[in-house]
Amino acid sequence: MSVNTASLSKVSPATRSALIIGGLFLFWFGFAFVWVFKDAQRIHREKMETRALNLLSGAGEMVLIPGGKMTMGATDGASDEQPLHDVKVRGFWIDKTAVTNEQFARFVAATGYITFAERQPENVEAAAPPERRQPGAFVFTPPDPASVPPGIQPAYWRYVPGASWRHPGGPDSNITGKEKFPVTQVCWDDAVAFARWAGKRLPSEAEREYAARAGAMHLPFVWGRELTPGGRWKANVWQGHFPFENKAEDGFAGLAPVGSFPPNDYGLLDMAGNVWEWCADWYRADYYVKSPHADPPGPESSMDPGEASVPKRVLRGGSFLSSETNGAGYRPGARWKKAPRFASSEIGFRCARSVP
Ligand SMILES: [Ca+2]
Repeated sequence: MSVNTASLSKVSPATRSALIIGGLFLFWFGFAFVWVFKDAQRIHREKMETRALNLLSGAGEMVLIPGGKMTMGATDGASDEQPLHDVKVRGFWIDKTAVTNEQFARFVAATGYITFAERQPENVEAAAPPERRQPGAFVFTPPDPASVPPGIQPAYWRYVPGASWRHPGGPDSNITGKEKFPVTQVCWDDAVAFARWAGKRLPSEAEREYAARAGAMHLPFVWGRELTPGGRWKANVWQGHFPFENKAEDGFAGLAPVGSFPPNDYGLLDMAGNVWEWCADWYRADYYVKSPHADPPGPESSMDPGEASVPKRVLRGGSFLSSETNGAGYRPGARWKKAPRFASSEIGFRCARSVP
């Protein structure tokens, strides 16, 4: 012992410094190695869980979205998209695509679930036309330009008795051969019922926007800076004078099968266009003024100043009917809202799941 102390005391100051630096380096290297190893283990475990979940549910492949921060909202749209505010989002899983007809059919076969469009409507107003007393839903019906006087906003939604997810365009339509198309004519309550069956939930509005932006926080579109880079459309939206002229320059006059356009940087498909997607949140036009900065869960109640008597839920993503002239709903900050029992031929959903 005394020999070692003596020999240490003979070490020059330069060697001692080198030994200390080397020791510190080894310590930090070891610490970083353990940290990276543990994180790699966690990622592997989560991947395995995701795979198991996808195999089990048969209700849609999911993608793990890493937690992070974003500036939520937009300044190029309606006033309810403001103010811009920073939001922290915990990691979560989200479906790679909107729920398809095939997946929804699996749910209905397993549970016998009957959607609200297939049920006798409740609380119909006394003044409502007779067809509103029959089961049905809203179908996009392009107006004849010749029948609309100049300066008049044309009606293009029609309540069609017999319209449902099995007959999205009305009783004479069907979904044969459209297994990979997004399910439509499903209201918010139908979407929640599906999500519960699949062991999932609807995404929050913040999660939906965060997943759509995929790290590109300040770009106007989920695919980048330009609407049509290189002259190509990157989502199924509307081209032409809405609602009269449908040029279908993106290849689809109506709905498209899910995944017809390139994914975003998280590998998610159709985060813009095709169908509006239900979110879990109630809609409030002024929610961003005082919403929490970490995992905002949505307000406790709804307020749409344009229709104050009707509580509404949030929709995101835009649809095949969205165009620059009707709010460009495909922008990542764009918000829409509908009553929870409302169903139409441009509305679908995808599910999310919390990371345990
Ligand atoms: Ca289109």
